[in-house]
Amino acid sequence: MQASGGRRVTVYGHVEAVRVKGKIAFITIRTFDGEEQVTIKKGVAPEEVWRAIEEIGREYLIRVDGVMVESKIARLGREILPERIAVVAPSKPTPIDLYGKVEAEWPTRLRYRYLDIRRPRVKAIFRVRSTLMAAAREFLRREGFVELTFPIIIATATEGGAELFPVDYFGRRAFLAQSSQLYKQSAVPAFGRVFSIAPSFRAEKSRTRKHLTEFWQIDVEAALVTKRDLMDLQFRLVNSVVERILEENERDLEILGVADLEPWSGYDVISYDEALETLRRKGFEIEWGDDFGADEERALVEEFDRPFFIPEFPASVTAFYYMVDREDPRIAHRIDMMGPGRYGVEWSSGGLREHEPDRLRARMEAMGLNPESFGWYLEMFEYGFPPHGGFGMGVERLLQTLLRLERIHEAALYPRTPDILEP
Ligand code: AMO
Repeated sequence: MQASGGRRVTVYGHVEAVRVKGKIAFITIRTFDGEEQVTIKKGVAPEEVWRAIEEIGREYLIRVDGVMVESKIARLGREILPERIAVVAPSKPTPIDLYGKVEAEWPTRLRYRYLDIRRPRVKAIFRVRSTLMAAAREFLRREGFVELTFPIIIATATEGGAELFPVDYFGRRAFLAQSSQLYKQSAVPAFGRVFSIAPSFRAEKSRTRKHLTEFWQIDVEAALVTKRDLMDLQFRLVNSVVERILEENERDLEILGVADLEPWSGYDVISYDEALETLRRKGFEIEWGDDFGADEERALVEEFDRPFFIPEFPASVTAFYYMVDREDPRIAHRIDMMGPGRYGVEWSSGGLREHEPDRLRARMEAMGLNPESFGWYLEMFEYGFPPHGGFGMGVERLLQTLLRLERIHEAALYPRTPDILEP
């Protein structure tokens, strides 16, 4: 009854399709990490197996006991000849097609996201995301960074006051962290090199291809670094993530149609002034001192085919914690790292920080912030605080470019936007 050379297996999977063709039937099942074909032949498989076929429908979870054999004609190059098929959990007809070529509309997919994430393409995205997180973590640890976790419930704004989600903290006003900025800096004198991979929350009503209200940042901070160090480190971080994805996710990249992903040969650096020139040449009316909006950013990244950095910005468009140039106070040492091409977006912001308390206080005042409200943060710089710098890299943004996703929302399992709070 068994084909020779087979291996006895027990496989669980969701039924994708059942096809009966006279004396032979095929069931395609989706397992947690792939797919299998179950081939049932009249006169070979027990009668109960034939009866089982009548019971099962799409998305039923079944258990198949049988023999796995090589097959020249099966698409997967193998098939399971079942001896027993049992229903583990039945399924209602699904409201969205999980295995067809045509995707449901995005709002419908989101409504049924718990089903949508069973789709092979969506699973591929999140298997790659899992590799990305692990690779980033391991790279940074190898580079001597200590992984820490910082508070999510915090008392002050770090990235601008208008974008905070308030939290009622036993009658006091608190907020969800916009970033780990102040805390990661605070850990630098103790550890020298630190990082955290954590969620960030921004109450921005931005409905764009690259904004979420909840996203994850790879937040890095180091003592005694130069801007070149920070650019090199980020470039190597991204490339080590890419290499790891190539090692571990070959099949996922194929499913996603991005099998040609490869590490970059290097990176480019363009000054803020050069970026302005490029944009003006492309017809944008942009003044020295402006930050780049979504349209400008898109126009800029399309000019590049490898990652690039803009290593300084007008001080007026940078947060208070960036170091202002000692010679030219119009300039701050903020560095943005940009992903290139059609799916390019800003991957990270970072730079050198102001570590001299008097200058920091003066900068806060000049920006209309009240230094008193920064209490411990301002105070800590009085105690032998090293010059330092770092960056925050958006996990979903990086994934968006690497996997060529039209919208960032696809890079979040359950995306949060101004319009989406469930599921
Ligand atoms: P910034 O606010 O630029 O800098 O954020 C850093 C990186 O986080 C990602 N990001 C986002 N991703 C999705 N949706 C959003 N709404 C969103 N906002 C930001 C981007 C961005 O480059 N503390 C600084 C970092 C630092 O200087 O170390 C900060 O938060 O990839």
